Amino acid sequence: MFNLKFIHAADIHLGSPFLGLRNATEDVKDLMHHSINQAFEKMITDAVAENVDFVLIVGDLFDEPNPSFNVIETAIDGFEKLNRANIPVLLSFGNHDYLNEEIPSSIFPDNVQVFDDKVSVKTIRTVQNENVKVAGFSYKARSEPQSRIDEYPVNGNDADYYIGTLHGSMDGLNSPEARYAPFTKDQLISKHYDYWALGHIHKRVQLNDNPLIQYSGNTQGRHINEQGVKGHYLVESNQKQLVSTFKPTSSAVWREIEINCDPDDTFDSLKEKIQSKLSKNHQTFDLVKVRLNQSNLLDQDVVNTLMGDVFLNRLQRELEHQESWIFKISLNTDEAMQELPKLDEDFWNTAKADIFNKSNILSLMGRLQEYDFLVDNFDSEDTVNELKSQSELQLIKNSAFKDEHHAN
Ligand SMILES: [Mn+2]
Repeated sequence: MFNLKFIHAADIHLGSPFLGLRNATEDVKDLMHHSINQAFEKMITDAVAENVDFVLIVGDLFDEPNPSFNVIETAIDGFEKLNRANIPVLLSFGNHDYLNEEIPSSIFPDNVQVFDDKVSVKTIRTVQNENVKVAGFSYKARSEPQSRIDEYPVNGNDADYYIGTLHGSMDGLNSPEARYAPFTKDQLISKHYDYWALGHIHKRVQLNDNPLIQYSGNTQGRHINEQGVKGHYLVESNQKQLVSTFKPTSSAVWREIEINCDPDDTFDSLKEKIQSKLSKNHQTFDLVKVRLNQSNLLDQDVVNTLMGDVFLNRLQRELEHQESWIFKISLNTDEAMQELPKLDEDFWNTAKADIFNKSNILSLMGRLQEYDFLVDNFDSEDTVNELKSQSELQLIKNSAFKDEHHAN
């Protein structure tokens, strides 16, 4: 009678910075600063409480290859707790925390087994005497352009369970140039494993349901492109099949809310609309981006102030002691072109497509591209659209000022 139980976690990113908290109060910064560690500690607590057979960490435990002493200590403390509960950890490093001499495997307690840069298979014998094989590898550089899938052995049915761990991107799932150990779903299925624990994509994605092939996503969102509740999977055997339950770990959650503007809206009415949309009854602290739709309908004075920090600062002050922090107000300008009579619309649309695209933005970033967390933010459609909207509004504002000037 088998009863296997393990945790699949990935992309914990201990030591990661946060984006979008420039104006946050010390309390909010503090809360976010601790949230990454708290997510890791929650995962450890879950492992002990569930008395799992082992924990899989599939890459990017650390945010960088040379984390600070404190960051390494946090990991070791957590692993010690698992050691005292006799829970093994199978750890592979990803593109953020690739193998290097600064973190020798020997600094971790005895229950931690680290995958090296060749695909290898580790065997775990559980308390109930089940034989589990786990295949995986660690990155040895910040990218892994080669597909590594051929190195994974096919399940030879010589174990009770066979599990694959892989930090990488499925063809077409991530960026066009899959620089991270690319694979296809068929390749994974062809290995006949009982479960594939994937890492690298910071979003929960299920690629297949039997056998389960899935990304657990990261354990704590770090910017607005990592929205929603984050966590890890508790995986258990049900008959012979492995099934999973999502376990939340994020104490802070990035969210976006949408507000529709009316022509007679004022600061106060907008504030009320926003306030009524902030949810009041969940367990987490929310980091909120407010999207104002049809903002071109608003009075020009209101728009001008919205574009500066005045309105945002006022809102932040008034909502300071609530369970959320509004970090950004963005003006949606879908209808804005009607307000730009002096600018040839075709001309603008062509220029817009030419200028605002991901490759231009990334090349503008230059050497800043070495910072993965910045690339994560700028390499997204959301950010590109944001820049377009901001530019359109700036144009509207300029043309409005010009009109006033001519009138006088
Ligand atoms: Mn990652």
